[in-house]
Amino acid sequence: MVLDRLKQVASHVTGQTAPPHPFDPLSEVEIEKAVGIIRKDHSDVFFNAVTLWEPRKKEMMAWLANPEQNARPARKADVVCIAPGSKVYDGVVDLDEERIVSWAQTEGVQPLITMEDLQIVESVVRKDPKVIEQCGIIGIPPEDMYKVHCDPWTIGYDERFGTGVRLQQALMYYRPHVDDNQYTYPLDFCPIFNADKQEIIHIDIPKVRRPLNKAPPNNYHATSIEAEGGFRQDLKPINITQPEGVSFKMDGRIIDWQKWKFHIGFNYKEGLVLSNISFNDKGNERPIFWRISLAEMVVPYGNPEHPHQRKHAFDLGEYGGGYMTNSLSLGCDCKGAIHYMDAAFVNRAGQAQTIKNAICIHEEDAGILFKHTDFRDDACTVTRARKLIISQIFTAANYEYCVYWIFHQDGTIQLEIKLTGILNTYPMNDGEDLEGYGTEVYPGVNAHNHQHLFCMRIDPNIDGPNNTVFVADAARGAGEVGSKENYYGNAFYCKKTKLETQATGTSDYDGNTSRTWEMCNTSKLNPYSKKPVSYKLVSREVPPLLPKENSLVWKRAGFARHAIHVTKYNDDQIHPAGRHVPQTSGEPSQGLPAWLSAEPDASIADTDIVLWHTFGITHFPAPEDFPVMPAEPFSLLLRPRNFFTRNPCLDVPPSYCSVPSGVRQGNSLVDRISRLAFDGGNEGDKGEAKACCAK
Ligand code: ABN
Ligand code: CU
Repeated sequence: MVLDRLKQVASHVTGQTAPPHPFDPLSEVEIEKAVGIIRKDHSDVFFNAVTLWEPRKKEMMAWLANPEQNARPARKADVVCIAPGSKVYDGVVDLDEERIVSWAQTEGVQPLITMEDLQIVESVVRKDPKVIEQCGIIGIPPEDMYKVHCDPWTIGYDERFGTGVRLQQALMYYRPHVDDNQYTYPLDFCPIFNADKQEIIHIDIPKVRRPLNKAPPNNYHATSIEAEGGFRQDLKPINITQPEGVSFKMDGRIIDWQKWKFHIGFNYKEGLVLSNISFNDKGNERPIFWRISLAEMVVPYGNPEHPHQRKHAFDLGEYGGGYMTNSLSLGCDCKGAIHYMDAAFVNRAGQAQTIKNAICIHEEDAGILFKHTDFRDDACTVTRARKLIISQIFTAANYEYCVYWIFHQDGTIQLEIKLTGILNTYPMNDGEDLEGYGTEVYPGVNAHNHQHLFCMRIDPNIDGPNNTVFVADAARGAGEVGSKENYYGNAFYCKKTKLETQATGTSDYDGNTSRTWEMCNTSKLNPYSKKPVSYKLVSREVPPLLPKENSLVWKRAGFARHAIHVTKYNDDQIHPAGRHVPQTSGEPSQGLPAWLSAEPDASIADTDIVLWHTFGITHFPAPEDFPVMPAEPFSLLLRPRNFFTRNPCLDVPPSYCSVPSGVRQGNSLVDRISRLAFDGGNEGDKGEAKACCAK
């Protein structure tokens, strides 16, 4: 570390830039360097992805443990290219040695669809004579074709067309006026686009036709709300001020906040990646997670009519949570003192492009951290919490996904996701029976039932890499009422079941037993509880995958078959639905099911493991979700259990503290900015907290 720092200082003096941290995403310069190296040998390719080839864990751990003795992991680029004839190449480029390390054609796969790929489809759709004909049938004259739009999705998988040709399905809409929300005017047919030939090869037309919706526009933009009576007038400003700046420090992309330390990475598929997460426990930097990320997601729709079975977006694996990320704006997406980070990606032509303000880092007040009043003498301690939030928002066509990685002072990590944006819609006829598979959210607009299922990849490092997962269930004590062991029948305890092998290392959610999952280091016991140090996954929004066993979604999204899968660590296992997701048939299933069946008996106990957690919501749409959905939050926690010897945040300065003796307690920390909401003439109406011994 010291040597590295010295090198960095020296490089400042010599004008050379400091070497990036091995976990840092590739810079624009590095991306274009990788492109240049590829181009020397392969001049005819287009670029689908050029991203950090992450250092192998063993090498990285060795370097972190002793950076002076051990080699710094080389900078490498993980490259996906498309050559003429839709040939896909996967390669690795060593940026230090300036050479291609590996380069091979991968047969039978389609890499993800980029925003550039998507942009082309709409103009082709509008010009296609068969699309124009279909528009005419449902009431759109040819001269209005400029008002026709489409959301081009990957085809998912369609057995009629297979995987060989790169295909997209165009979900069709109409905008009466350029500012109207097109999701009020969905069209009933679905053209299929061949990306190689840039032409429409087929149109799926339903048996029952549904003409263009005649309802008036349903918009959410400011002019339309003004026209409908205007905005609420009773909102006073709320300002968040941090007069002395933020309480976190950044060293490159390593953040240090309230005893937490970790690296903030970002890639085109997963978006945010947090690595080497540790907590300083009384001077001892204790490792907790090696790497956490959202690794995949799937949004299956529940309407049985053809071709809606194809509507099941893998928004990360098929489009890229990083590629779709928003450029965030101050005071809108996040309020307060914000530190932003940009994200650099490659474009099709091989140029580096940057999304400004892709990552937001900020602190928020987080309510009460802890409080107690002794009722007999009013002695009181109250300590306020604050949280550190690392966030990104990505737009997946109609939907917005807001991802918040939240760090708390008590050692908890929370992942919160907010869903907003617009429902995916389909037209309906007057009085049509939707058979329970959708909801009429506005006249003529059917929003199909669907699920949002996310797969979080958790690589635990709980006081070291060798960890074990236990399923923890609240269970009644044995013995009936009147029995010797449970005479009063009131006994209950936490039943722990160890997950032993990859094949048996799955678990589903059970709300009846308040099920949680504990990642433990069984070789280290808490001195008081004598239980292994652990982090517990507390996640309560865990619906089962509703598409049935052997359905297309079940086959393609193997990760969603269980809430929990545990695998033994493998550097190459990052994407639980496979590396290239578009147009996979699920026969055989890629990703998790393949890894498990390759080594069913591999031990996952007391070894380096990865826990994969699928969670999310089942969404039955309602009119309140339209024309734009109020953000729906849900979250999960990673909580220390038997990890510390006492409440780890007692040293957070209290806002207020009094003791029965009246002895002065520290310095006054009472917030002098807060005010009473209304002048009631009461004592304290100057906004100061009640008199306390600290003053
Ligand atoms: N939700 C599917 C999707 C994402 C991005 C672009 C098109 C479609
Ligand atoms: Cu939804």
